Amino acid sequence: MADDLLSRVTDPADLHQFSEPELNLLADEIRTLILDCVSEVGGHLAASLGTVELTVALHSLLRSPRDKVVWDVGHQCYAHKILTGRRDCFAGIRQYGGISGFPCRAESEHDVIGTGHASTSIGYGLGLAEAARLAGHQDGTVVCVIGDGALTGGVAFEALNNIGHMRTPMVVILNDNQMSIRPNVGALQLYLNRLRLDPTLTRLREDIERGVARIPGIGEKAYALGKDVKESMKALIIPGMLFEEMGFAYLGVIDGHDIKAVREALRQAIETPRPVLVHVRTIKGRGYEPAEARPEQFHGTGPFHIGNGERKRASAGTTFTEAFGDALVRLAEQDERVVAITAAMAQGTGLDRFEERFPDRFYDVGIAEEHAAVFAAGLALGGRRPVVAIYSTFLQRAFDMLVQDVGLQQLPIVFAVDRAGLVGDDGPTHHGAFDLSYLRLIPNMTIMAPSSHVELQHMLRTALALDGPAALRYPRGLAAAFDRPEQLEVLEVGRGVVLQEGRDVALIGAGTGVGIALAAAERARAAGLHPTVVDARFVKPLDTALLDELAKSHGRLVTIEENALAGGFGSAVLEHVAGHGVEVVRFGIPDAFVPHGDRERLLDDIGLTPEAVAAAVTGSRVGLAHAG
Ligand SMILES: Cc1ncc(C[n+]2csc(CCOP(=O)(O)OP(=O)(O)O)c2C)c(N)n1
Repeated sequence: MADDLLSRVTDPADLHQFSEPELNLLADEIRTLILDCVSEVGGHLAASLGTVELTVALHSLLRSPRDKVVWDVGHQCYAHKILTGRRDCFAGIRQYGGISGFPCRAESEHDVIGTGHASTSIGYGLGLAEAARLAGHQDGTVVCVIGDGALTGGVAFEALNNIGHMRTPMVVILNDNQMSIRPNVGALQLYLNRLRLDPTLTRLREDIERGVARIPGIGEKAYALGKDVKESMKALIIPGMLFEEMGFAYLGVIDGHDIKAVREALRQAIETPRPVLVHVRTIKGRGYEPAEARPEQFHGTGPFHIGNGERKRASAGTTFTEAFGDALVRLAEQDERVVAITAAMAQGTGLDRFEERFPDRFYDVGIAEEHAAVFAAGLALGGRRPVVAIYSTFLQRAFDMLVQDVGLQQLPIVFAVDRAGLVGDDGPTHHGAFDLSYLRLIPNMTIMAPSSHVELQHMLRTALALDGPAALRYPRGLAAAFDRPEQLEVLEVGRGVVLQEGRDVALIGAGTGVGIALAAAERARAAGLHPTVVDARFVKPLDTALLDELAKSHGRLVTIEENALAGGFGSAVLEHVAGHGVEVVRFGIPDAFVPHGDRERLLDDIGLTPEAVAAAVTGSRVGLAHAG
């Protein structure tokens, strides 16, 4: 039977009973299960295939949950899920009501922490190790698994820096596959490549230490001079020795698909009474040829045919992301000051077309959203017009920079805030639920929410024409026929558009809320009401003149947005019309973390649908008559 060994695992510690050949067979079974399930429902395939042996090796030595394994980002944790009690429900991964695609505390005691955003594992690990020390528990081991991509994030360096100072014994496994979502970038990756490419460097280091001691007349002195000379000799030959210099014992480079080798390294690391960094080399997509050949495509994938790797459902039409990428190239052709910045998401944000067309004006800064914002500020100071494309959820990282280095400095930087609203299967760590709230409170920030591709293109032009910072926020997916206006227009800032004139109730949508407003209006009309429908276009500044007028002429204003109700567009409207004697009903994301699952289903659950809006509007006609 294909899952012979897997069926013997009810607890990860069961792996302790397996021989090394059995562990290898177990890894094969896990890989097959991952491939079978992800090909049906989609998911983070390539990263999870790359860590199968590593996961097996870890659980074959550790005793989770006493020992803690902290997965960075968490998208590579599928084998861990399978080995920690979720084999039987694995087929429902990321599906509505099924298990999460990321570690999730509510799901299992073996998921030490819920993750989704990069670069935090080492910090969590240090905290856990320190808490154990304070509690007098000396027997547990903390192992953090971080990718070379996630290691480009500043918060990972902050943790390394702290560990080097505290010297807390713990293990950091650097899972180096040379890939972030795309090939990894940055000086650190070049350094890792040197180590990967030449494992003899490690041996060389030891030889040097021995050799120095043997040089007649010099060696003894060098040794007498002590550590400093030895270290500088090492540094001459092995540039950097970065991790050792930072207080870690460095073990590497280990073949991360060789269970025996990983186990050996881990045993050593666990026994070492100081921080250890184990550098493993893995292949993203390991064991599935299409994913090995195209790891970027299989980083996060929809359902696909196992035979050839082809997607089962090709998206029809153009997405907001693509419309943004297209418009940006167009605008950059007319204005050479325009530069574009991504934080390791060139394709996801639609900047790949820009990169191809203007390689010299394109920057991938790594998973470094804070730096992306500060770097953009520098470019803007120097006369450039930076466009920073970052998903709503990841831009949260750069909040202080948005306030301090962008808003306060009044710099003309455009933030293209993709994946605004509910993203679906990736769940609460990835929903773009808060950007309107956290952007709206920043003075000088202009915020636009396009309701269509055409609006988005005009808004990008508008944002680039401004003298201060601006953000456009738009949703994931939602492919539609692409309309490419001949001229991109500069919109009047702070002006909404009345799409339908009515009298009883004004449905005011922002972004995807406009489509909901239009569909709800149709239903309301069928029920005999005369709704007004407005596309707000601007969340900041608000169209206060229009709102005043609507407040006077309508008994009720209904706001619709795909953002948290707390502090979002509806809040802004409410704040403005407070005291005008008009009722405001707000539709948006409630004050709760929305789980994962099909986007439409989630929108239905939170009542962000035309039906729900129409029901609220028509169900209160008597009330409206009173108000009128
Ligand atoms: C703060 C943040 N920014 C961006 C992302 C999007 N993202 C998810 S995985 C990933 C690449 C991670 O690369 P690496 O850590 O090397 O793991 P690998 O997928 O190669 O195993 C990126 C950029 C994220 N999860 N968190």
